[in-house]
Amino acid sequence: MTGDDFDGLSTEHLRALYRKLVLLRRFEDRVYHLFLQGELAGTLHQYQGQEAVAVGVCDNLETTDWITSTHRPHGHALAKGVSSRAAMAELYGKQTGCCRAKGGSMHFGDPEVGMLPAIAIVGGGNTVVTGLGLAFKLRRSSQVAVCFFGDGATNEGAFHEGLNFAAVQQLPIVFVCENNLYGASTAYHQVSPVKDVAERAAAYRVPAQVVDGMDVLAVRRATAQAVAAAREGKGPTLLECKTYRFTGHSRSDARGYRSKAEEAEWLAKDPIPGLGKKLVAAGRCSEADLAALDEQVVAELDDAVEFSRQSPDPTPAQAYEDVLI
Ligand SMILES: Cc1ncc(C[n+]2csc(CCOP(=O)(O)OP(=O)(O)O)c2C)c(N)n1
Ligand SMILES: [Mg+2]
Repeated sequence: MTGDDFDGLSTEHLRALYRKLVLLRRFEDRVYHLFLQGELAGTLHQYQGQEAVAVGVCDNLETTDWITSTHRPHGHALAKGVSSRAAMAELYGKQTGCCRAKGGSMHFGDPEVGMLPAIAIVGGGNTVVTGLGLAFKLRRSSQVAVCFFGDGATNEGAFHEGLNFAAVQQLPIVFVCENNLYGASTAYHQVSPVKDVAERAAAYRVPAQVVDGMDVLAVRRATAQAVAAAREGKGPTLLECKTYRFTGHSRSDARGYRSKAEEAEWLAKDPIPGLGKKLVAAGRCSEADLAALDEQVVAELDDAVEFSRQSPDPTPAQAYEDVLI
């Protein structure tokens, strides 16, 4: 394997990508156990398996670029720069959370890092993102807006309206579809006449690409092109990242609609060992280096949990802060 397989990225950069993937995975695993222990309440939609998409996309973005997200936003938030402390504290419902406890799991976000609080209405971000894109265009800024959405959103009217408006106005937007084969228990292929979501972009003359969403370098590469086009005023792109969620749709999902064979096939494409093995084979990292990065992440999450436990609850008066009344 030559250095070219890594798109000219430095070893430091590659390790940072690996560490980020592990952070997203371990954050979700930790949160799952905290919910089971009854330390956190409510429900949650987890991101294990899809990490390469958020990490590969956001690696191309500046803090001043913006993303929209969905009911499954933890990975997007961490990848865009929400700290593990602020993310964890939001789940604990504490003052120090990224939304000061007003968002919870499904509304993660932080304007300071360029993440609009997530919208849990399926397809909700697909039109809202055009407002961001239009603002950037009118201000003649070089900012880019990225809309993350699932395959389930592609049969909502908002998906089509958003693409159409972005195309007509040539807005600086990257639409990132995370096609994980299911919208809750509904298989994508049962409700869509086209094999690839990417095919639909042709109706709006939006360039589109099918991307291996289990390969962080492939996602990063495809997004780099799309972001460059957006910054140069060439309008929107749609990226369809083929991926898989390793968990159920939400906490109460026993996954009876998926076969064990299908799950095994996708688990074998796990993006974390996928990148780790390539780095070791190319001599960019040793197994011990990867283990050390993993340990760093565990320590970061221990700290995030302790920080959240110690943080103050919101006061009743704070219910009136940061809201329009
Ligand atoms: C408009 C709307 N309809 C239904 C729901 C209930 N719902 C929440 S998530 C979900 C499935 C979404 O699937 P997809 O867009 O593929 O995202 P994924 O869960 O796979 O990440 C549904 C139907 C909703 N939140 N909003
Ligand atoms: Mg889906």
